[in-house]
Amino acid sequence: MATDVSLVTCISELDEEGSLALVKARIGRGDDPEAVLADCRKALEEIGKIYESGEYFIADLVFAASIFKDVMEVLGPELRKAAKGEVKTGKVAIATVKDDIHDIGKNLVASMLDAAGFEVVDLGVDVSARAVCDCIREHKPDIVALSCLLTTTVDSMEDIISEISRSGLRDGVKVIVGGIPLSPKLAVTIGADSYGDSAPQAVVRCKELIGEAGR
Ligand code: B12
Repeated sequence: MATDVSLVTCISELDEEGSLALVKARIGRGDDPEAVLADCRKALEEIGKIYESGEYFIADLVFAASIFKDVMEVLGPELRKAAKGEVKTGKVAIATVKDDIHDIGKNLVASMLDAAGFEVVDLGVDVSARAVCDCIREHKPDIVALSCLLTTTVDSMEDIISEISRSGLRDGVKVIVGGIPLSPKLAVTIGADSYGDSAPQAVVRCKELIGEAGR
């Protein structure tokens, strides 16, 4: 996928109006919405680096998140259109883990799963192991999808997976994890069944997991 440098630059310079105009123009000329999303993610990575260098502050991260939210209002329906028309495939409970409030990626994964025909139960952010176990008992999902963006909250993810096992619920659910600190290897280490690095990949992996569960 070719990167649209102007969009990446516009978002990373926190130009709200310019970013929205560029996204609308690309969608208007028929660009693949997933390619536009990939550029937005590149911009957010860039913003993360600028924040790490000390040039941006928390307020800038908050503003970047609000630009991304506006952009998603345009992109979301296009992404859903692209994934539409499939039959119900299974139930997924999704959460951002304890001590982590990053939910942009989690929300994106949730809406693409929904568009692909999954029934989605969204537990929100800063979700404890106990809340996940209660949800499994109440909603009986086929899959639990966990998201985290902080290196420190990978531990919360591992705690949740351990607690699911300790509670005797592990045989009934598959667990998929994602978020920037994760990798396929780390996913296995913390006891997950699968890993995805993007919302479209989350859909592919969840379909595989449903297949493995024999549905
Ligand atoms: C926006 C943002 C915020 C916003 C979040 C707003 C919100 N509602 O989410 C705010 C300002 C609140 C915030 C706060 C903080 N943040 Co912040 N934030 C970001 C930023 C810039 C973008 C994240 C984002 O939304 N990306 C876009 C989405 C679409 O991508 P994504 O989340 O990766 O999700 C995709 C994939 O990962 C995957 N995926 C995600 N989840 C899942 C789950 C499953 C199951 C699957 C299959 C796939 C999957 O699919 C998604 C869609 O394609 C990142 C920088 C970066 N490089 O990402 C820093 C970043 C994550 N934040 C960081 C930090 C340090 C913080 C703070 C600690 C800052 C502070 N000192 O207070 C706090 C922590 C708050 C907390 N307790 O959670 C660091 C983390 C560093 C680390 N190694 O731990 C980063 C990397 C910035 C940096 N480089 O320093 N942040």
